[in-house]
Amino acid sequence: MTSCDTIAAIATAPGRGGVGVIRISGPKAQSIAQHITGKLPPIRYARHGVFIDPNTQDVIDDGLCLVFAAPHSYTGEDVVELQGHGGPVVLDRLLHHLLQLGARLARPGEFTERAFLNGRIDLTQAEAVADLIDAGNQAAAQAASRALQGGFSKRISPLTTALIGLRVRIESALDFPEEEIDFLSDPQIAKQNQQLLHDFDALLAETEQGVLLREGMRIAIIGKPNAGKSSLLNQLAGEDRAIVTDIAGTTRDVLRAEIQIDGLPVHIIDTAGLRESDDPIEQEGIRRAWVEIEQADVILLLRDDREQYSPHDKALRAQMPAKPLIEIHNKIDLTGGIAGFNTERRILNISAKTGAGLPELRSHLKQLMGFKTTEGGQFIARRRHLDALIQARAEIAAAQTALTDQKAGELAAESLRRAQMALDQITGKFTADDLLGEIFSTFCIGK
Ligand SMILES: Nc1nc2c(ncn2[C@@H]2O[C@H](COP(=O)(O)OP(=O)(O)OP(=O)(O)O)[C@@H](O)[C@H]2O)c(=O)[nH]1
Ligand SMILES: [Mg+2]
Repeated sequence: MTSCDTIAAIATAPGRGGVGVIRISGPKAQSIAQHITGKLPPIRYARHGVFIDPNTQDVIDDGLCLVFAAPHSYTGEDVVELQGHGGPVVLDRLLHHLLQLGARLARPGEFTERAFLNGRIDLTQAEAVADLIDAGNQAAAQAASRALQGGFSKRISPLTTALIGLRVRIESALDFPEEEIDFLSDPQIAKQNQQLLHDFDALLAETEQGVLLREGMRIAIIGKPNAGKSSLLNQLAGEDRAIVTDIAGTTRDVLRAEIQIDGLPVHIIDTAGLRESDDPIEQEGIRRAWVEIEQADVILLLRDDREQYSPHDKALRAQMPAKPLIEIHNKIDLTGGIAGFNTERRILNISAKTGAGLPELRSHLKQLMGFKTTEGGQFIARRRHLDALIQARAEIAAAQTALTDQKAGELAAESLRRAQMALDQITGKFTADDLLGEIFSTFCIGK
């Protein structure tokens, strides 16, 4: 697929800079650029020269011109790059002339979209381009770079191959009804399908980590009033973000702090103390706390170490949703408790005042985010990848039931076909147009 129009955009960030780059891509890229640069350099050579106003022949700027010929370019089309001085007026003037000469202003992400449509990269790589640019920390940048190099696609590809292999076997047996019975009783098939499920589980776990890296882990601090929740938020954030007083019910609204633990993004959420209250403001705060509990990836359930474990505590613990939860006893500076994990009681002792036990908390949170270095290294991922993998896995599980319990070859084949479609959505082999629009519209212009 090659586009018929030629697009142009300023590729460097807006504002002043040492160098400013304009990119042109499409069938007329070379002829349009030639009006500005006079002669073009040979393909893949850089040449220094002047950029001229094609109407008046005035020199607008001078700089480098580079030409990449289709299909060996970023977009897979003819691409010309003009590298001049990074002043907004100069770049705007150059761009204006390119548009007058017949180029169209590129939409956000359109260069990368063309790279995808022309088969230069798959969809996970295209998304990784944006994630690399947007990466807010080193770990995310590294993981985005791995996905950009095809790290994610390489993990999906053997699963697709295995899935196709299985489909071929099942579907060809369906063509010969007399063989289908034999085939369905062949334990090899169900075994292969089972193996596929295992492989999916492994990839799902890795993808979850990739999503966490991109979006950050949400950690909600909850507990009774005065337990020291806001004090803990302040300790973790390294600054006084939340108001701390000895009045029970100080925090009434949800408070957030974005922090990094060894470069990993974490959203810390401080909530109103959970108790029965007649105060409508506090009631609303408590309602919001419960919303955060539902949405959190991890819950820190905080208690004052001086207090006895009460039926109320027990009831609160029982109300917690099934997700990672760390029970923390705070204020050990007052009780003489020993900082760190008490494995016997399965609680973590800390002091939000002195910071004791905080290193253990940080390293435990890091562990929860799954930062074991995987063999091929971690890749960045998005929620839509996770959704597609979950969908594919569900279909394969359905195929397993169809094979072993229902002995229904057609049902298994249909489930596996849908599983493959879900997988193909990740790499973009099969994708709805509106999804593409959604993905590329979040890119910056010129990328
Ligand atoms: N000695 C000591 N005092 C603490 C510690 N953590 C918190 N406090 C004190 O306990 C009181 C309550 O702390 P906050 O952080 O406001 O407690 P909270 O859980 O946010 O309370 P609410 O917002 O009312 O739900 C304050 O006086 C804090 O100074 C601790 O580790 N040691
Ligand atoms: Mg508070």
